[in-house]
Amino acid sequence: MQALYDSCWLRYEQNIRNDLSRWDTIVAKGTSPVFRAALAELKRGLFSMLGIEPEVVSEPKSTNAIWVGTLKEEWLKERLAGEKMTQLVHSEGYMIQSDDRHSTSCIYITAMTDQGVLYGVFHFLRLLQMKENVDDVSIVEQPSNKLRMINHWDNMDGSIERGYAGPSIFFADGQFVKQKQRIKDYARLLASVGINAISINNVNVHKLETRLITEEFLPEVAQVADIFRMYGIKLFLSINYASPVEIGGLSTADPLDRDVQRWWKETAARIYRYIPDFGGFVVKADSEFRPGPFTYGRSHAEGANMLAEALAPFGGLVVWRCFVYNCQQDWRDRTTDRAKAAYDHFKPLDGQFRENVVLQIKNGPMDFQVREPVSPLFGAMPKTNQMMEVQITQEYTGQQKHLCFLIPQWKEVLDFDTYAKGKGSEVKKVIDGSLFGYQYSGMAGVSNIGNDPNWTGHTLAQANLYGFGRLAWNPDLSAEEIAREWIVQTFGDDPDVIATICWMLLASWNIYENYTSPLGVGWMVNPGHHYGPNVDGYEYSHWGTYHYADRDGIGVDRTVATGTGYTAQYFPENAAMYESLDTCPDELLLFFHHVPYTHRLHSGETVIQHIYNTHFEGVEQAEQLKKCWEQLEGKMDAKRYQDVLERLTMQVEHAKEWRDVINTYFYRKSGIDDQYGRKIYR
Ligand code: GCW
Repeated sequence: MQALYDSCWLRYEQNIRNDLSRWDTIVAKGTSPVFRAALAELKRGLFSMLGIEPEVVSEPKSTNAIWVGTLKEEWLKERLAGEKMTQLVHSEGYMIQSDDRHSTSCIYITAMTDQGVLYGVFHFLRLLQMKENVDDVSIVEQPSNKLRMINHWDNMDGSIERGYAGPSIFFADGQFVKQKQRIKDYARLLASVGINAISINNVNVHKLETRLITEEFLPEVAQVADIFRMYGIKLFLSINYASPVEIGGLSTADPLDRDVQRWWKETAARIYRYIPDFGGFVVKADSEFRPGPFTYGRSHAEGANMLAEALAPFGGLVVWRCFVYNCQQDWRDRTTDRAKAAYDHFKPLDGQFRENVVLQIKNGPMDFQVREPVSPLFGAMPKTNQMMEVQITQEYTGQQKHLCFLIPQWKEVLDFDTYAKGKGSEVKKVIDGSLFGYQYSGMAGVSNIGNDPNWTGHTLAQANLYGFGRLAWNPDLSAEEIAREWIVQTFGDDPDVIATICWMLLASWNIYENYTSPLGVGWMVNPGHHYGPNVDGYEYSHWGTYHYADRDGIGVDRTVATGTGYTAQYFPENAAMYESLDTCPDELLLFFHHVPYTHRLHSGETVIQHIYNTHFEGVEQAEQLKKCWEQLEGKMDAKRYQDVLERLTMQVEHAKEWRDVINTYFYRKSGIDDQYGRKIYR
């Protein structure tokens, strides 16, 4: 069946091979829904790529075959004795092994669990899509992160908070969508890159969505959970902390109140009656006007633990977000620093959370800006489960109109050394649980998909979703490897196509940074929707996001010596690096320091000249992106070619807008001419 929409990286394009004999037979005995989904995917891929419809048998009759099953099955175990089997320790890991020993030619795709088999099948199909040689393979793969989660900010009216690819695929007009095929295809996409958890509704839980945990909606929540379960993905819901009041008829939501505790226990029991493997709750509490334990004078540990206790008997988790800060700040108050908030709120609570609570921490201390330092909370709570949240949806990075491949940004964060336990304490080791032995940890990404036919608005933004999953599985993959995998599966293996798109993707984050807000200071966007330049858009607002530009200089002094003292939240090595102008990296200079426009960067340029240079260069680079793409005309279907071309054209025009607004603003503030006399509007 021809899909009505883009199948992204699961295109399974025709792929001619000489030796098809091995592929006629699949030996498989599993019967679980996950196993059947794996088998269906394997057949689908083989048929689409190789044009063969393999026979599925439970006993091998012909000699050559693909064997699929778990190591609980003796027949597979026997065949594989002596192989790398013993390396397989993770329940979601798998092994792909070719075998010519028994005068036959076989491939085994095996794992400890059916879910592992599913991941093995997807990996095998990826090898075929990439035209890799599978005659001689011996692969053992296991995920680094236990939780590999997608968060949706979807509302039941069908809108998506910060969504740039059409309406929700889950909800429309206050209901669940009736036609759920698209949800199934989404589950396939997610499983193919190893995602194993999803929350389907916005963390800002409004009135109607508060009722998702009631009998009114649970039957349909359960239907969606059934779809995801087939693909090894656990369903979570975002909950409203004030539910006991709003839908429970109680007068309080105080976590220490017995009636409140009982209400949540009953609610959990009800949910698990419908969804026996329900993942748990995602909670945004006391943040941006959402209710939370502070209302009752309780700590976030007390608040989270009460929910955790309700979920514990069923194996559920509380994913508790750390995006807690004062959003009613007075811009005249220079003592409050929003960047300090998460650490200040949560660090003192280390060790007080139940074991089935995971703190979900945004990658940076502010809010998904194009450039931010790493949140100092990572590594600062050895006795509390932590996971990282990144934003796949491009709220501050071009809203899927601009190209911005975010994998290099996330990799920088993952590779950042916190020094929490001395050198070698990278963020990736904090969130994969290995540094402190966390029971639960991992990565969550805010989804960038919607009902647009190509899922992500910008076709090339599919690479961010793909890459998120791949990185959550293995943070050591390079951005380039991920880009190449995605390109070949999405656009085929023409070397020009690969080289061109690879360059475009890998250059794009830096390009976007060049023409937007400089040197880590962030924001400078239009308030509310956050698209487009507005240097002072948030400068006198209550959100705590300032740049403090005046005629002499710019930047936020976050040093201990003369500023807000934020640098002290890092471990000493990093604190010292950021504190000193001599060692603070250029790209974060204005995040940590207030400096004159004439301050010289390590690059040798002054701050003002850097601003001019990067903004002129950023536009040229955006033009370059478009030119590169134009070389690819005729090398892919016209539809995708045109769609991307339109976005790149828009990007170039909009980059000019950014360039001119930023350059003019700083020229007017500083009165300093561009050293190269280029056109700056006065
Ligand atoms: O980035 C901000 C967004 C809000 C979002 C919030 C959060 C869901 O502008 O739209 O709310 O972060 O992460 O809670």
